[in-house]
Amino acid sequence: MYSQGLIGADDKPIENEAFVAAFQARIDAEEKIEPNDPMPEAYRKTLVRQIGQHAHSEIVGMLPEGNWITRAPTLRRKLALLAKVQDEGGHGLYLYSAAETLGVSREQMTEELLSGKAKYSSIFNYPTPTWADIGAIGWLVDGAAIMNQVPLCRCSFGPYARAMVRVCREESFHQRQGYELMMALAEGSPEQKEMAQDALNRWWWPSLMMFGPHDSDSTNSDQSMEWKIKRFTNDELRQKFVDATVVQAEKIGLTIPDPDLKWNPEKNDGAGGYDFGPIDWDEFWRVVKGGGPMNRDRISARKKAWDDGAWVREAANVFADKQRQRAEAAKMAAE
Ligand code: BYC
Repeated sequence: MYSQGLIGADDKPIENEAFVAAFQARIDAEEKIEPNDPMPEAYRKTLVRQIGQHAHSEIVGMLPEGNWITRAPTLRRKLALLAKVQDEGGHGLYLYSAAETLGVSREQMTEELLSGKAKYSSIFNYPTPTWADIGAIGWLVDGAAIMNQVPLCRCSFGPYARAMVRVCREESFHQRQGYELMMALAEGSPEQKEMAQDALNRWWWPSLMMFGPHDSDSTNSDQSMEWKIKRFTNDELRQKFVDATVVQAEKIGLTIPDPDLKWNPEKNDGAGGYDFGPIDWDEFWRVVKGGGPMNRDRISARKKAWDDGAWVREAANVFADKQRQRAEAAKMAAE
C-alpha cells in the first residue's frame, strides 16, 4: 500500500492561475499524471470518486454471476465462470490500489460503499434467474464495459490507465465467453433459444444505462473530458456499443428488444449507425438511488463479507506489525 505521507493530498499546492494552467498544459501534452505529482484537488477527488466506484462495481459485480458457479451446466462452463468471477475480483483489487495512490484507504472506500455514499454500477442491481443471464452479462455487460474502458487505458492518471490495460484484455475474454454461451443457447432447443431471448430482453436496456445519463444530464463529463480522464462522452460510447452489438444479435438470431431500432445512414458523420428508442431514465435513477430489484441484497452481501473478514484484516495487521518490529530489532542489533 502507498503511504499517504507521499501523496500530494497532504502537501496541497496553491491552486492559483499559473498552477492550473501548468497542470492543464501537462494534460494537453498527453503527459501522464503520477500519484506524487502536484494536481488540483478537484482532479484528485474526481479520480477517487470514479476509480473507487469502478472498484466497487467490479467487486459487487461478482455477486450476480457468482450465484451460478455451483449450477453451471458443464465443467467447462463452470471453469470459465469461476475464472471470470475471479478476474473481476482482481480488477477490483487493482482499482482499489490505484485509488489508494491518491491518498484514500480501502477501508474508507468500503465504508462509503456500505453507507450508500459511494455508488457502484446500476447494472449489478438486477437479478440472474436463469443460466442465460450469465451469457447476457458476459456479452452485453462486459461488452459495454470494454467500450467504456478501452478509452480509459489512455486516461491522464497513470495508475488508472495502466490498470485498465490488463482489465480490458480480461474483459475481452469475458465478452467472448458470454457471446459464445448465448450463441450455444440460441442454436439449441426452442426452450434454450427462448431463454437466451428472455435474458437479452431483460439486460438490453440496463446495459445501455451503464454508460450513464445523457450528456446533457452528465454533471461530471465536461470537466473529466477536459482533464482527459474520459475520452468520449456517455452518449458517444453508448452509440458505439449499440452499433457494435446489433449485428452480433442478428448473427445469432436474437432480437434486440427495441421497436425503434433503425439503421440511419446519416448517423456518425455519414458513416451510419443505429437510432434507438428512449431509455427509461426514471428506472435508471431509481436503481442508482438504491431502489433496484437487488440493491438491498448486494449491499447486505458486501456488508456480511466485510464483517466476516474483520478477523483476517486484524490478523494481517498484527502480522505486519510483528514483521516490522522484527526488522527494526534486527537493524538495531546490526548497528
Ligand atoms: N450506475 O456525470 P456522470 C464492469 C452516476 S464494472 C451508477 O456522467 P461520470 C464489470 C455518476 O457516478 C462497470 N451510477 O458521471 C464488473 C454520477 O454520480 P456522482 C463499471 C452512475 O463519472 C463485473 C452521476 O451518475 N465501470 O465492467 O462522468 C462483471 C452522473 O453521471 C452510472 C466503471 O465504473 C451507472 N451506470 O460518468 C462485469 C467505468 N452512470 O459520482 C463487468 C468507469 C453514472 O457524481 N467509470 N452514474 O455521485 C466511468 O467511466 C464513469 O464514471 C461513468 C459515469 C461513465 C460510469
